[in-house]
Amino acid sequence: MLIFHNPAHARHDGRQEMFRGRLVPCHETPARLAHVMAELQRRPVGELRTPGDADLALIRRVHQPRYVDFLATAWDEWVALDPENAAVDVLPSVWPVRGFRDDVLPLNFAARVGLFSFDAGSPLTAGTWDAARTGAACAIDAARALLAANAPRATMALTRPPGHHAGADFYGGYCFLNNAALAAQALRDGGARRVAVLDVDYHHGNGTQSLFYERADVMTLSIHGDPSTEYPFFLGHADERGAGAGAGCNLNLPLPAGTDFSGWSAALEQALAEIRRFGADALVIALGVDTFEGDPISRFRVSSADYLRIGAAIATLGLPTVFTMEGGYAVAEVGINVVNVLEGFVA
Ligand code: SP5
Ligand code: ZN
Repeated sequence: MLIFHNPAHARHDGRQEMFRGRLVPCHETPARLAHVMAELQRRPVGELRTPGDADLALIRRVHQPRYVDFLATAWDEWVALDPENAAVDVLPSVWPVRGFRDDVLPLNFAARVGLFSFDAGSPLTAGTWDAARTGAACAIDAARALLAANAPRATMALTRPPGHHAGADFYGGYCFLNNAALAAQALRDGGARRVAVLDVDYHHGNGTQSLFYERADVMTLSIHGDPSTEYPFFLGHADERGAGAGAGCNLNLPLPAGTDFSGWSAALEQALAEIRRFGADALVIALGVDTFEGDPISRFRVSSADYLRIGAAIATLGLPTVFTMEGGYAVAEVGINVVNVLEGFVA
């Protein structure tokens, strides 16, 4: 297994996120990835690499160019408004809703922040663009390594910020560029005919779903907390099956808060059967470990040992597989849980 890690990840270090009217410390911290790196020192399940330069042309095909331009310049614009802004992160305060226009790009900075975001929990910081762009490079390189001669069975983009909530032209849920979607598109561009993206993060992968919703060449599947009660609330229901050419190519498996491993693994078996039926020739796993019983912001009851079984079950598909790193906020256990999935997969 080849693991592309992001040397710029710690440059994205948000100070605060909005929660119930207050600013509270961010859950999505650099320490998360440091714990995974430390666990990989103890249990070297793969070989570590750093990525090359990000393929901006590919990023601008998956995401809207005007959105990518915004991300690349947002911090400088923010500080140009007032030098004292450098001590504070960017959070949105105004959003367009139904009936407002999204085709006219506002000149006002706050209006553009709102246009391109969907929550106030995802601070944009001085290093966000560097970290997100280098993370995207990890995902793209991980996908391309899988298609090379003598390719390993699996690769990973070990990165933060995560990606699965980010859509064509929006960020949110701690995500800015959709690493799993970039990996899937790179696999398609490199010759894979049908790609499945299976999202096992606690939260619905709304960004990935929306990017491929009308496509028949990429199947998207997500196992997650029921959006009736769980973030991101406005997408992820079971009746979202894809549209147009992509009809039937999206599968959501929402589960109630409190679901334990027996309930969760039954959904996993259903997802794996669907991937076999689809006839995928490559797989992307959006790997969040916020399904863990000790996660501070989520409500499933998966144990550390269960992650070994999850990795082993995914491996039964026998597909070339790219893992991308998504959520998981029980900081001390994130390393054990992620490496357990990888160890279960390669065993
Ligand atoms: C990638 C990913 O897992 N994103 C999740 C984003 C969830 N954002 C909303 C979390 C709100 C929880 N706040 C709880 C604060 C408790 N002190
Ligand atoms: Zn999550």
